[in-house]
This record gives sequence, structure tokens and C-alpha cells, in this order.
Amino acid sequence: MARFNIAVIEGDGIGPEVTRAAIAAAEAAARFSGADFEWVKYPWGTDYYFQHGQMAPPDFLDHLAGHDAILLGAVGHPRVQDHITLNGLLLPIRRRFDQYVCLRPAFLYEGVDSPLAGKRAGSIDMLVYRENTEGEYANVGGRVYAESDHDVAIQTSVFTRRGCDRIIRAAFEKARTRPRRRVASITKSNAQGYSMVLWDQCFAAVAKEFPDVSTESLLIDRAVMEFVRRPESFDVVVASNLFGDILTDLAAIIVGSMGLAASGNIDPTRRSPSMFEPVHGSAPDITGQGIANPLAAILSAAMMLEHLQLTAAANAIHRAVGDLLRAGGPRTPDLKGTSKTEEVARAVIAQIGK
Ligand code: GGG
Repeated sequence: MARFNIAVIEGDGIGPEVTRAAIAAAEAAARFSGADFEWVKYPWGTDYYFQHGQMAPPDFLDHLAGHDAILLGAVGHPRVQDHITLNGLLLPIRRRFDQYVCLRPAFLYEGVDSPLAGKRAGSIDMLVYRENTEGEYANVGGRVYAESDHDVAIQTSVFTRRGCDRIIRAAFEKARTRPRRRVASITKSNAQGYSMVLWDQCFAAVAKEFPDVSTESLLIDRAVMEFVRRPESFDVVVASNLFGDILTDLAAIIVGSMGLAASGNIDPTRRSPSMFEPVHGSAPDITGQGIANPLAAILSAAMMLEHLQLTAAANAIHRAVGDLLRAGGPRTPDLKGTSKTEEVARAVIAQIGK
């Protein structure tokens, strides 16, 4: 039996509730691939910050390095500024382990209503490839004369040819395996005349290697309109770190809820562990009420299983979630239901067992 050692960072807010559900679903699905898991929990996040003044110990990346994958819940707390929680935990993981692909699917399930009128189940089916190690998240810059009338803040984006080429190439390679074989690139190169012009040039050059894949390039302002006006037309979408983040919240809402949005932070070379997390944050407004939708975390666990090449187990989760939603099974309030997190998780697990 293949054994996998998974690092678990439940994190903050609803993170622990949904991560527990994700682990239970992965355990239930494991038998389909003859796999076994050891889950190693790390108590990092804002509770740790309140005790130690940092989100995780200085050697936290060394602890994570030896694992086969990382499962993360959520980070964020109303009393801690978000740049501290992100820069203290999430972003160093993505960078150190060179998880340059942030893969975020958006699929309209049967039984789930899109807020857009008249959308058929399955008609919205896109995969967003978000650059995940540089761009607007590069954390380059500084403050001078802070907290004075002369306060100056400089925040620099970093776009490299290597960084652009590799995320764009990953998007094309995936598109080639999908029936529609389309890639849309999203930038703002009319205003970002250095960084995003480089991105556009890389996109045009990589596209030449994939003559069987059709392309479009959109400015971000046009892209947000088209996501609403013609979401069905998008297949694979590739965008910078910031634009990818924003677009995937929009994509999640178009297909019904943030509570369904899964993601993987992936090192395609497999030299380092990849990290899987729901797109949503810690949701302090509903923390502790037991009503968080666990499906985004469960689907993130399925992405992890797929990355670990446990395809049958991943498929078992996808099938169970699809069946449950189609059948009108229990659902949390974000999907207009009245069920609790645990009820939904139990129903998914029961469905996996069928
Ligand atoms: N589920 C992970 C989480 O809590 N994310 C919070 C967040 O703000 N993420 C921003 C990002 O992914 O760039």
C-alpha cells in the first residue's frame, strides 16, 4: 500500500472545520487507490502569532520540505493585518517550494444555480492558471518616512521571462489535453508597459509552439466583463498572480459559491511538496457556527490526490460531490441550504462509500 505523509495547516477561522472534512473525505477515498495517509498537523496561523509574534517558527519551511504534500485551511484574523498573515505563512511556502502554478478550476455543477441567468450545468468549465511566485506578489519594495506626512510606499512587481514562460507553457500544455483547446491570457499591458508587455510577448512566443490551441488576449477590464457576459467561452485562462487571484473569486461566484472553489499551488517538477487549499479565506463572520461549506476544502483534497497520482481516489471524491449536488443533498447556507458543515461532510463520505 502506498503511504503518503501530508503536512496539515488548518490555520484560522473556518480553516480547521473545513480541513477536518477534507481529511475525512480523503481517508474515505484512499481505498480506491490503495493508499494510506499520515497527517502531520502544524499549529501555525494567527493563534501562533498571538503567542509568538510570528505566524510560524523560523524553520517552518524546513519542517514542510519533507512532506509529500501540504493541505492548508485558511489564514486571516480580524485583529491581524492580512499582509502579515499572507507574508508570514502562505507566500513563503509558495515561493520556497517553487509552486509556480496556482491551478483554480471553476465548474458549474448540476444542482447549483449560477447568479447569471440561464446557465446550463457544465456550460461553465474553466481552469485558471495563476502565476504564483512573482508578479505583483513579489514582496519587493519598501516604506520611507513611514507614518509621517511624507510617507512613501513603493511596491514593485517582478515579471521575468522564465516566470512568464513557464506558467504560460503550463496553461498551453493543459489546454492541449482538453476538448476545446483554448487559452485566454489576461493582462493590462496598455498601462503596465514593461512587465505586462513582456508577459504578452512571452504569450505570443509560447503560443507558436502550440498551433493546435486557439488563443485570445484580453485586458483585465475587458476580461471581467467577458467572464460575466460569456463565461462559457473560457477554457484555460492564464494570468498574473494578482489578476489570477481576483479573477478566480469572480469565477467562483459565477459558478455558485466561494464554498466550491478549490485550488492547488503546484510545483510541476515535483521536486518540492505542492500545497492544496480552498480559495476562500478564514471567514471570521461565520467562524464557529459550523456552517462553512466544506466542499471547497474537500475538492482541494481531491486535487491533492490527483497530484499524488491517486486518480481513482480523486475521482471518487469528484463523483461523490457531483452526485450530492445533483441530487439536491444537504448543503450549507452559501448554497441556499440549511445544513451544517458536518452534515455535508458526512453526506460526501457516505456517497464516496456507495
Ligand atoms: N485558503 C487560503 C486562504 O486563507 N487564503 C487567504 C488569502 O487571502 N489568499 C490570497 C491568495 O491566495 O493570494
